[in-house]
Amino acid sequence: MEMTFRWYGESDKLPLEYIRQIPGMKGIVSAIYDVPVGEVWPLEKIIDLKNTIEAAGLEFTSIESVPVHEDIKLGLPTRDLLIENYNETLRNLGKAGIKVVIYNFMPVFDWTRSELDHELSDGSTALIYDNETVLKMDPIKGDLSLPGWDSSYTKESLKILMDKYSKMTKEDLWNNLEYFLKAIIPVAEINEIKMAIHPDDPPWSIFGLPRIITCKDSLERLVNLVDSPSNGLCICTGSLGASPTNNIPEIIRYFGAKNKIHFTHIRNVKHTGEHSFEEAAHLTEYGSLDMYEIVKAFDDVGFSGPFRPDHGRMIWGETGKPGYGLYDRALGAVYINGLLEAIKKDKK
Ligand SMILES: [Mn+2]
Repeated sequence: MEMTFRWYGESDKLPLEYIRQIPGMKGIVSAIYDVPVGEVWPLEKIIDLKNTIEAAGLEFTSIESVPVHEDIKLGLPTRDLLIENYNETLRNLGKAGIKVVIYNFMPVFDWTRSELDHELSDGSTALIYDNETVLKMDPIKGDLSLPGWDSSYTKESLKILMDKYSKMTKEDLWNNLEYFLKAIIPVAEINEIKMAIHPDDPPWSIFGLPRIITCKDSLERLVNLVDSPSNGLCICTGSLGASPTNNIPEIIRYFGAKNKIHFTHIRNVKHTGEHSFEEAAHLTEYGSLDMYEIVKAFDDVGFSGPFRPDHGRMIWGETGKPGYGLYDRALGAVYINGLLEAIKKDKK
């Protein structure tokens, strides 16, 4: 398993030099953030980013994420041109030596939380999702703003977009995902890129919008849509783990044995009620997931791909992008290092 860290490019306040000092850190997972969704990522920009990262002594072989334009998820006639742009981006990424591309297929909203700085009992702050609170939220009224949301939406444009989804069923969304994958996976395969879909976060429908990548059965359906070594998964333990019915070690063993896991996010989550959770520290006893069993499952199936410690809490007075501070993610990294060393030595 190769440890990476998410970095938001030159605008990220964390220096690459700091990230490199985390024990075991090998690489960066990042993206081109200043090209509008749907347009082609120019090769020069990708090469520049790669050079910056490599100059800091880190590898750059995974992208998170190349976003999918809403017209593709909606299945609008404009999708063919947008898919061709997506393929051109994949070709450029292949030329730059990128091996894994993460994406997701969540309508309108990316990962969603009810609170970004909820204070935990030890004084740290974490992202939480409280179902009661979210049920009362109305995104069109603009009474909330969350990371992951495209802040360029005005209230009007958001309403228009959500209206377009109002009649869409989950099966419609599956059909549009299949159309997309049938067009991009052959291009990814030729360019030796592994596509990794990130599960929906949280793994249930929100604000009346369909969500489909939520559980083992849906991951199975996804990998069967297109039979190719390039069509696979980003297992996010915290996203899938927000549903107590998802058995994460079992999911890892099942898809790991099929070589369908192309990237992994490792974090813990604590269930606090029906459809409610807190993002906990990585340590098993702080959340509802068994992190030892999770890391062991990856090791048992011989997973050798990239992973990253996912969202951390804000600790030690750090401020910054919620979930993406340095300190707690670094603690997560060294904890995973410890688990891996113990698991490997135990097998000798
Ligand atoms: Mn994730």
